[in-house]
Amino acid sequence: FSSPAWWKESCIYQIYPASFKSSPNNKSGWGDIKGITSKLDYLKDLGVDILWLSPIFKSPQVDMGYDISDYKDIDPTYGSLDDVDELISKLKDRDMKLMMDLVVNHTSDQHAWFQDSRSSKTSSKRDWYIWQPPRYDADGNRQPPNNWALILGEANSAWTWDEHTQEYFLALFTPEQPDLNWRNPAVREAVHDVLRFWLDRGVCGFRMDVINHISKVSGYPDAKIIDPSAPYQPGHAHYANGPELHNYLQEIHSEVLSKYPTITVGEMPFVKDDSEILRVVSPDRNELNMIFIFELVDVDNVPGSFRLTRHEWHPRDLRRIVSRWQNVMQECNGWNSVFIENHDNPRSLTRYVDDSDQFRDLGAKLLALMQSTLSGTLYVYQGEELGMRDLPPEIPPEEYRDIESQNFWRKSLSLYPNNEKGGLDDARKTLQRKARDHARTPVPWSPEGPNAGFCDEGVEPWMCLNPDFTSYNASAQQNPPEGSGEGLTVFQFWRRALRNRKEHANTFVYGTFTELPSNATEEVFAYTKTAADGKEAFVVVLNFSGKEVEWAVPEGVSVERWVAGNWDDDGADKGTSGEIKLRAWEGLLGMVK
Ligand code: ISL
Repeated sequence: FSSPAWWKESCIYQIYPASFKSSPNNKSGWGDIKGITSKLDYLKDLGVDILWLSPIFKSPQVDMGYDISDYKDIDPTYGSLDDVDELISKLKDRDMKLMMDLVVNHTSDQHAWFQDSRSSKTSSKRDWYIWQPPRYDADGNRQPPNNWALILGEANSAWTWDEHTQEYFLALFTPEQPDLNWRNPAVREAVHDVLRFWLDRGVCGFRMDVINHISKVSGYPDAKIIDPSAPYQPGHAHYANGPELHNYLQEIHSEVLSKYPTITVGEMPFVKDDSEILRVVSPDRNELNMIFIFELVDVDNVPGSFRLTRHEWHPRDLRRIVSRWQNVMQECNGWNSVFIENHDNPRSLTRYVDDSDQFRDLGAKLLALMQSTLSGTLYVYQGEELGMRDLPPEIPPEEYRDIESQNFWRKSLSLYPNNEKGGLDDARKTLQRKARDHARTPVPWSPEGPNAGFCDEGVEPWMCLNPDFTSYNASAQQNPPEGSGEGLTVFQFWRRALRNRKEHANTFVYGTFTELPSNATEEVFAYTKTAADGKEAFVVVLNFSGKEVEWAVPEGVSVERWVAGNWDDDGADKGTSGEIKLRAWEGLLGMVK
């Protein structure tokens, strides 16, 4: 059993600052730090302990702040350093904390370091980035050093040609996000300095963006060919969890993290190997506290490929993945993050359950019940607590603001200008299913149009709102008007689930997970959670289908009573042994004797 710690029991809420809340008189149409500060009571009421802000640093916003041009200043769109100080102090008043997004695999091409690096081959910062001479093909044409593809949508080369110094630089995400050269100790020291700057200001820790990409294999070999028709291929085998990763992480720990009371969560796309992951999160290795494992959010990607691809999945996959990581962590004393949404994925409601008007609330509550009863540190993404869903198909790709979607759509238009072989229809389908934009629509605070209280009237939001805000918004959910219905709203359900999780932390946060048999169609995910001292145990039964199904309470699991559920009656009339009927998308929590 993992030893208790405050951050293990905390609920971490991810804020996407552009879309959270714009303060009065801000005419930009973007959310800002003052807007966040104005909503702390809402977050406290929900049960949030720590805020993680997606990047608010100075940035040209090519990739929504994941392209940083100054790590020690705030982008004027979001406010100022003073605003951050105010936020930290108001959080403190409420016994809450702040976590920053550390994006140090790459910088913006506008960062002074890169400007210097690209100025000449002899610049003192030349070696702060990854520069390589060209290759030449049989016809003598200049080619990039290898076949790695850009990650964000365009399927172009990950190497960008620099006319001025006649070399290529590596930029894995977009050409405006050049990768730092972590082999250079001066780069690592500069990163340590950034961490100290923010820790000294009072932040409690960091979410580390694509931190497993910082060490690239030497020699930059070509990637395996996954798509023979494409000139460039996913190169992650050569940069995800590269050879020096653990050394770099341990160095950050000994140089900085060990000197402050911090928490860290590393983002680790493309890695599924248990031992590799455990190396990062095992407490005795002094690397990171926890990571984001992508297996669940990648369940509908074409295996081995990038995210903007489509692959069918079955609820049994979800069951298998969640169970696997619950088991791995408890067997090896590692620690995990529990999450199902973030700003890089469509909404969980649309993706894993059913976002139709009929089943929407049930689906959102089903996912809340699952997540709030699993071991690990729980993350909630803004709007998840409101049951927000993806943009409807009427909103055309032209309205999508994400660089990944835009690149993907532009590429599709150039390949299939007349929808040859249905290419554009297919691309539309992919965006509808997978675009990051779905999670990035402004949070609706009130039912009043046109901006739902996100920004001032008469101001155009930076991206369109989900048109369903008139019925799904924070005020209707936090304090529903009298007589609007019997059951809990999604927000109220989450609030109850988070309180329950805290009250029974020994069972839900730290307890032993044991998967139970499913039903015949394998759509039921059921498990028990048992506290270490054996004094308390719960059973969780989740029907991941819109049909009524039967599920047999296994012998040996003796359910005392059902204590909560996502249907309004909390499953009160159900039997507690033998075959029980589960209604569409029904989730139940039972006390075990
Ligand atoms: O969204 C993805 C591309 O399809 C993911 O694979 C994503 O690239 C990966 O999760 C890393 O994401 C992080 O770094 C990116 C940034 O665009 C994402 O928003 C960020 O979360 C580059 O900084």
